[in-house]
Amino acid sequence: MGGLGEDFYYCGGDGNYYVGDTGWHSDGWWGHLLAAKIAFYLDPLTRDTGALRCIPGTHRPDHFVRKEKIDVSNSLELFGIPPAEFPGNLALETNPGDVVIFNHNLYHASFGGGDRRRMFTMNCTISPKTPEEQEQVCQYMRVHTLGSNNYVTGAGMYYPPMIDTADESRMIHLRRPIEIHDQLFPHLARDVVSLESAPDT
Ligand SMILES: O=C(O)CCC(=O)C(=O)O
Repeated sequence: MGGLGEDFYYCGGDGNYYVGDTGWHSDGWWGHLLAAKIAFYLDPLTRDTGALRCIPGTHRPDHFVRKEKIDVSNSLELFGIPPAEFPGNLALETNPGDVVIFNHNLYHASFGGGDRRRMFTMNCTISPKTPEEQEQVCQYMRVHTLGSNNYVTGAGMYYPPMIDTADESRMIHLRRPIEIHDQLFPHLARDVVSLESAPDT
């Protein structure tokens, strides 16, 4: 993960069935490279059957979409152009085994897909070096993780097998984000969740 640094934080992942079109959006706006999404789809996807689309350059503050605060998903009303035909959009066609990695700031979407598009993702952030970056990573975890979405998984955010099998090279990416997530969402902390899921004696 060159851009995020060697010591990036692992901040969660998910697996979903996506259904139909996904409108244009970015995964927040952080102003600089704070987080990346690593995505892989288990079905072959082409431009018009649900492949991830993006608008190159929209991760940058000087892109016209950012500067003019254009609501791209509203392009039909604004410019008479259907969102799927927004100029310059690029389809990242994939086959199972391919991996797509993109900056959370980038506008992305998907059009024409079926009702069982299997997508798995992992989200990673920089390891913050300044107080400002630390606050941004906390804010990212406040709004972008299991706790913030109130998802109930039964095992919290960082699953025991992920931690129990981790050597130092993996723990570098887990230790601090686990602490932050536990502070932000104490009810999902690992010891609390494992006590709750323990069988009654
Ligand atoms: O594949 C899709 O429908 C888009 C997924 C997406 O927007 C996302 O993961 O943020």
